[in-house]
Amino acid sequence: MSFVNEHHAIIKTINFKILFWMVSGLLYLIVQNVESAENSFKLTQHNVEISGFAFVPKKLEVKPGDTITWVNKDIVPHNIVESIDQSVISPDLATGETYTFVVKKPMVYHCGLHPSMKGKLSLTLVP
Ligand SMILES: [Cu+2]
Repeated sequence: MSFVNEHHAIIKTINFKILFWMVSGLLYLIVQNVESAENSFKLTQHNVEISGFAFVPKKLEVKPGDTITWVNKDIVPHNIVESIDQSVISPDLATGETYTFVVKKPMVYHCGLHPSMKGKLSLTLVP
């Protein structure tokens, strides 16, 4: 092999390596972007404890489609009533009982049996 041909072959190899790393880097960036887009659409399961005649946490930031599960840890029954239109969300929950609900809109709620017990679900819009 002449010097010129050998030199040409080396340059070809280097070019191929550079191209390989560029394509790999590009693929890596595409995969990262797809993963972060998927993460921002992941729905969350939130738990609210009913304890000491209070909803804990009292306020939650949620996304449409997120799930809320209330669990009654008190020794008396409680329930969930929407505060604006007074619609009943859950039946009376005895000690240890849970109620699961899919959030569609922002909601202020209270316990129908103890109206001073208040809670709030604020909605965050998904980018
Ligand atoms: Cu109550």
